[in-house]
Amino acid sequence: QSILPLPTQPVKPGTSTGQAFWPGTAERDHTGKTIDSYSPADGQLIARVHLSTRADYDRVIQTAQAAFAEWRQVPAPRRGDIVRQMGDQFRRYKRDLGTLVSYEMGKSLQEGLGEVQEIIDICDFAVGQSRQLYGLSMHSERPAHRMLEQWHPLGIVGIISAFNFPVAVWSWNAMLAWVCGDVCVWKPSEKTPLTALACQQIIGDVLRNNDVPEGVSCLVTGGRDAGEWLARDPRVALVSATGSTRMGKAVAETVAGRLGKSLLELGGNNAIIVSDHADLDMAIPAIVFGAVGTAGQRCTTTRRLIVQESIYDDVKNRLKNAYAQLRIGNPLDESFHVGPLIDKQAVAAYQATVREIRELGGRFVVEPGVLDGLGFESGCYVRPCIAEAENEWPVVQRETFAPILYLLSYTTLDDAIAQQNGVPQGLSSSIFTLNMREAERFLSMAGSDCGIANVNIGTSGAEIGGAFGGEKETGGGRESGSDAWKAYMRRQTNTINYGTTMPLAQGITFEL
Ligand code: UN1
Repeated sequence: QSILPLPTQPVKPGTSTGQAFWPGTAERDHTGKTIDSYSPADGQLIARVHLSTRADYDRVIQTAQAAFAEWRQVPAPRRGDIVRQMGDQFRRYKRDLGTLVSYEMGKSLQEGLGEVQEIIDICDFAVGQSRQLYGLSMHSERPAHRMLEQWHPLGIVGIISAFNFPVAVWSWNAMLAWVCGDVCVWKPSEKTPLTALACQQIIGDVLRNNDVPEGVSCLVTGGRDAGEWLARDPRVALVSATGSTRMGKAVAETVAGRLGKSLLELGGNNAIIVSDHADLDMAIPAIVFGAVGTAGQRCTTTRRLIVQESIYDDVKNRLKNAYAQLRIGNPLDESFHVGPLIDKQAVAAYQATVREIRELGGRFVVEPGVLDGLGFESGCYVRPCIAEAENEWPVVQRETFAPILYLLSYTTLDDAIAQQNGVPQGLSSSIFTLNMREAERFLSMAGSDCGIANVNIGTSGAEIGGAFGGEKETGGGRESGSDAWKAYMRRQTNTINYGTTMPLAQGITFEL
């Protein structure tokens, strides 16, 4: 059974997606506007999806509110069992959904499949978590008193996700939120609406078979407006947003303005330090995958390489050779390493950055370029490139979502760490070294300032078991593993007096 072939007609709100609620408002409520999804792989229009109107949005939130009143009372391990069944569905549809991710978003099929694997992994993790929503107990200072804390569901979780991981990032949030007893309203990127619909379709049977109330899993389609509705809405307890720092700041300000909770996973400017103690046979493939995987459009993409000066030329030559072997082409064809950028706008941003590098005097070790001709008709394919640059250049300080790698050099490890930390973002970082002192210094409180710091592996490809996110302009949020679940619950401290007197804390006496 396959979720493909893809719909060729506009997908209407109200189209059955099981109990996964997508508003079925009357036709007259619709502006008739659609989101057109083009594949960057071949430039084809692959789907038209209706835009949610404000009225649709309000219906979604009301349905979600009603669902929450029921869902929060379902025992957490039972909610976990429902998430387990979802994991089984994603196992069943891994190939189909991975293919659709690859076709709609443009990442290689291997990476599309890897993204679905992340969904399966977080489902498994969430099942275990559903029996481990632990609170602490404390000893009271008062006699015959007991103190404890409990974690309760928060309410509606708004999930704003980006095009580059169109399904996995949703699942990190949704699967944990569901075992925590929350309900989810997902606003996927307007560049990848079809994969979001597919996910709703895939979990629809599970929701229906388990009589899960309609509204536990909701979808709102749209662009910036829909994101703003979520950010402004006091009915939405938590807004979890993944995307650019610009978007994240706007969401954070709006949500903070109503004292709501936000969880932000924003831009990265990730570096690998290559020490003269590195095993270069390990470092080179890690660097290349980190820089060109997902065509440089991961938030964890390796953007800067900080190389010890004595091995600088050697690393540069090895990279040149490695890049010469890269095959660029249709992401669904597994003989290619690198697929297209998401759209022509992204290509324009790549070109503008290349121009800026040249104006600053950056030298290209591997030349950039936009590909045309047979197989590249979509106009979205670019050459991964490497430029010799300086860390303080504005172009190096910002995140360009494209396969552009900056080559920097260092003399001492302190200098390397200062460069690694010397950007506004703080997501992922790594060092290649076989020297234990260097590795430990990099991981110490005086080392990397990022949320993720690795030794002898690249900056991308984090496992779901760890907390995922970063510091500074990356936004500070943590998703997926470790104790990230706590962001989806509210903590309540309880003190119970089982005695016969009424002593006050802090030794205060108050007698009538
Ligand atoms: C993202 O790019 O938003 O660590 C997420 C990684 C993936 C997730 C990236 N597991 O590269």
